[in-house]
Amino acid sequence: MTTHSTTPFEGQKPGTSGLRKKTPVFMQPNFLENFVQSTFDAIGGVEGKTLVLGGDGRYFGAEAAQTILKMAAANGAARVIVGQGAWLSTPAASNMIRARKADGGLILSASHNPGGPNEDFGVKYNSANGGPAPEAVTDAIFARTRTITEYRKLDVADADLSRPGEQPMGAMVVEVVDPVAAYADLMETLFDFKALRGLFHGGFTMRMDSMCAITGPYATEIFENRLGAAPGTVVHGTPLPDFGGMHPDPNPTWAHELMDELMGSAAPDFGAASDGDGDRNMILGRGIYVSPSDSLAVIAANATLVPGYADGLKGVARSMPTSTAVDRVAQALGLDCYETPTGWKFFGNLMDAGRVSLCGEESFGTGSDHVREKDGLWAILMWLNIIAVRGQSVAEIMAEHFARYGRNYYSRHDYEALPTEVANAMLDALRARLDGLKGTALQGLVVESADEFCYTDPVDGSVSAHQGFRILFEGGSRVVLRLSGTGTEGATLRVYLERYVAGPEGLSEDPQAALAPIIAATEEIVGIKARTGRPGPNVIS
Ligand code: VG1
Ligand code: CO
Repeated sequence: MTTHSTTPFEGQKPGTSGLRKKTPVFMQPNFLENFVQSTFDAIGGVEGKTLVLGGDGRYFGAEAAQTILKMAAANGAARVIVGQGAWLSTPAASNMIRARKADGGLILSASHNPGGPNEDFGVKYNSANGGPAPEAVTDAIFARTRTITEYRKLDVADADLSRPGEQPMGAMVVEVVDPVAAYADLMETLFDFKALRGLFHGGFTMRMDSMCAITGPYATEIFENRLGAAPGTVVHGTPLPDFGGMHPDPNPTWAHELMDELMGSAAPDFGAASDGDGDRNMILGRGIYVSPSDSLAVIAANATLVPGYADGLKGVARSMPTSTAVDRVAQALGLDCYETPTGWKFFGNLMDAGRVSLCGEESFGTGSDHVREKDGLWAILMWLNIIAVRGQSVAEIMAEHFARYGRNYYSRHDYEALPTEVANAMLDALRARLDGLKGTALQGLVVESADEFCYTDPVDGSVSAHQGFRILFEGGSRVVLRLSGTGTEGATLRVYLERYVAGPEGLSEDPQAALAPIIAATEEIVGIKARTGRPGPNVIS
């Protein structure tokens, strides 16, 4: 019996990055099956196709992988390439799809959301280019979830995912591969591993916090085994189903152990962290935190120091809420700079069309066209390679960068798990006031323009509306507001704050202090505290 009847579930709409739900929701009978069959149906079936499969090791991932293998076999797939232990980081999965010319892949992860029996699980479909499915595909998947009546799944024993090799499942081949090797090899083609070995040999010290998530095995292989960093450089390096209770989101709030170490008296030269599925990164130097938007700008400004980018960048792109620091670098270098909605799926067309080679988001996401996902370890290697060539500390590199380009003070304030009605009413009220805001003076600032971001993809002309509210103030400061598309509880409001200071004075203020007038002006316009009853944000990054 391979055909099973089913009925639709409500709410299987993929968000910013795949479908994310509480784990018990995903574990309900038929919930995963419905979503996977809908995905297969929406992409025209998987008959004769080759797929890549893997995830970040979180709770329910191994069971979900077995279900998906049996469904792929029943749907006629020719081959599924699966990471040993059902492990693959998101960038490694993207690379595997591309390197093996697979037709697509499924990634089992809720990324930076916590994992465990009562936390979050997720599934994401990536296309043949290795990137997250574009909106047209996720819309088709969602449409299918609402009409689905049956799914196909072979009634066979589980595959053995414990060691590399091939095995049959029905008429399909299950190919288990080392999840790390191909990705580590790719990194060797982009970076100067000899110079990096020299850096570590010369006594450079680093702490890499993998947050008990998927990058542990990758980071250990690359930094400790291939580059000779001291044993113990990688901490929390074993992926655990519940991430050891950590919230694998590499920001100052959730990676506080690493923050404390880098801000302390015995700090190493360099610190970095990554998220659940390995596509995010946080960069720290001794006594200094680098905001993701600034990191993107520094990488853009220094990319040609790295062998893989020695010929120059094709162009750069950032998500709309990401600070305009990278725009200033692009202008100085004569590069095109694109502004896209939030979510890596919007960068794919630009990279495929050869318009950009570097992309970034304020949410600790940075990457290039070496794959079609953001890539945490790649960003960390970019920084290491830049440090090795320049022979300077992170603090020195940042100071020189700000002196040359000015500084875009930046912070994101998150209000998590708000009642959905409250959040929607607040933004509806803002939408209604938007047209009248121009010219308003508050907190010593004057509103230059206010709108709701609508994106037209320059490659295929597709339009994505309602991508966040922007209020621009005279002089280059701004605030952006939008609701998260990755949360699994109520609504999360994200408030993105930015203020530009050209220098040479005022380049080393505390960001929250530098942004205080914009924070106050936002409160006057939107009334977040008044409407939500919250005293302030619960995560500041
Ligand atoms: C968040 C970030 C966004 C990122 C997305 C997926 O989305 O803001 O920039 O692309 O997470 O990242 P949202 O809709 O919650 O703001 V990951 O590392 O969770 O795949
Ligand atoms: Co992630």
